[in-house]
Amino acid sequence: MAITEAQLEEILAKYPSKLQKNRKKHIIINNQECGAQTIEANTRTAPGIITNRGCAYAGCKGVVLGPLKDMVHITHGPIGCAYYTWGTRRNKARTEDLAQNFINYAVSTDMQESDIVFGGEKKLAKVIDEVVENFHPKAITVSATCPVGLIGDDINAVAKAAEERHGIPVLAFSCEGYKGVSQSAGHHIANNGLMDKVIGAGTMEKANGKYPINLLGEYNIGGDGWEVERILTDIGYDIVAVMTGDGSYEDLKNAHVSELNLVQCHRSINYIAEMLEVKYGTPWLKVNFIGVQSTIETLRNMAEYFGDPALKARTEEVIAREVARIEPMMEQYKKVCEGKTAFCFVGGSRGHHYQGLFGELGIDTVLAGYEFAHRDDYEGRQVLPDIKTDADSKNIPELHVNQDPNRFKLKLSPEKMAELKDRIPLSYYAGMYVDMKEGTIMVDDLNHYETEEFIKLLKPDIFASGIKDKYVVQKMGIPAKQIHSYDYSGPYAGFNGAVNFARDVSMGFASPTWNFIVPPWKEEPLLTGKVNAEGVA
Ligand code: CFM
Repeated sequence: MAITEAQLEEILAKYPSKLQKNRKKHIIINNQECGAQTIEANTRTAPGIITNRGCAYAGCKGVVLGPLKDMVHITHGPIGCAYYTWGTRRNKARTEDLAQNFINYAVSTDMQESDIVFGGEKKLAKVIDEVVENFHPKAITVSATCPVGLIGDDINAVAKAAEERHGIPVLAFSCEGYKGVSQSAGHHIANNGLMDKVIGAGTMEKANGKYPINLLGEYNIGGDGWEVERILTDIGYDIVAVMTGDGSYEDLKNAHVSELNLVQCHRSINYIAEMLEVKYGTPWLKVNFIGVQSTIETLRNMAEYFGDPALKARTEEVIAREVARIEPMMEQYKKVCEGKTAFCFVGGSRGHHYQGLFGELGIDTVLAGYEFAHRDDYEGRQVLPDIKTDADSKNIPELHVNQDPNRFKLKLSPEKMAELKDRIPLSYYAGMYVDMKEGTIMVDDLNHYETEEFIKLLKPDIFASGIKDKYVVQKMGIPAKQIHSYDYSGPYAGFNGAVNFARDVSMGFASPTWNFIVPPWKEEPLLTGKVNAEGVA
């Protein structure tokens, strides 16, 4: 075992006893002999503890809505909220008509104290008018931040009036930061809004192309989505809509015509995937384009779903060509990486997905986890019926959809569906747990104290995480790779992405920088003082 229960107890012993018990439920040392192990997730972070989570507004506007390029996304709130979700996620987008790409703008109502006191509705209406006048977008979103909910601005009424004034959709999202325990709540709110107001609003009844698909939960960070599209179009798939990386309102409207929905990030978009199945009869397939083997497996599963021998043959052709092309490069980087260990702690899906890519390079993931995922992302969707809804999750309205009387079409017979489900992850996600080795650690909502303690104990060779802990880790002499924004690099998905990732990680290991880092406190004390009999300096 990489660490023992006793060592874990020692780390937790620094906490007050109530917190000790709480954190213990969020940490698992994988022990296959115990059978299925249960982890606690999607519950409140203890107040005062610094973790890496964001808020509901970040999950709604920043994550799901923000990448839709032909809509202007208005943040109704103080300027800091808009600033926080401006650009740093590196979700890229391009348009033929440059005037219809609003991705680089941060539009905010810039609420001031007087707006908090007297209400911000008039200001919001004015900002919508200005946006229409200056940008002429296809549609607009309005996302609420904490104070909006607290003072009771009716953003739905403002949006509705603006829709009538301007004749374009204005969608209001009540995603106040406090609506949930993390950004996960915001994903759900955004999913509901898009399903309710956008998907299906288009007039298309039949897709172009033989294999029409939607790509869900792919946000084109560092260009990931473009690499996935390159591979899929090369094989012959027709991508109707991407949700939401480099995505557009125009495409999303017609997403109902697809024959299959691919789900890359289960956490952020499983709600839409499920609702599309109920409303239009379109199954979803859990895919993973991170790592060479996962990409190959995904492509084969997709071909299996459509069951066409010509598609299967073309899939194998592309796989063989791509693997032959990248293998020599991967081999070279593998020599640098082989035998190393990693921590892989990311938001709600990458903590799982990147373990495979690390493994292909010969790097063992010894600790992994998610900031805000739910139990099903750790343990698999079979635990869904056992998840208790608490007061925080009840805060988010459920959207119930029904079969569309005209557009619902069973894509597969129930027999075929059952047969395929035995072989490929159709409408199912198995979670991270099954892919983790005996003795490795799974941590939910890892905090900064635990980060340092686990590093001291396990001494990983690389720490894959984000901006909020990167610098502390680097100061401990360990290379840190941002798996959220990819630092300034990418794409990391698909075949080309695997090579980029291997190169960047190898650079981290090969750099002599780490030998020169001596934290200042190791050379001279940063604080000096004496402790007297009463313990006061
Ligand atoms: Fe999905 Fe994401 Fe992730 Fe996520 Fe995110 Fe992200 Fe992430 Mo940062 S949607 S859950 S809310 S894969 S922004 S593109 S990297 S925490 S693991």
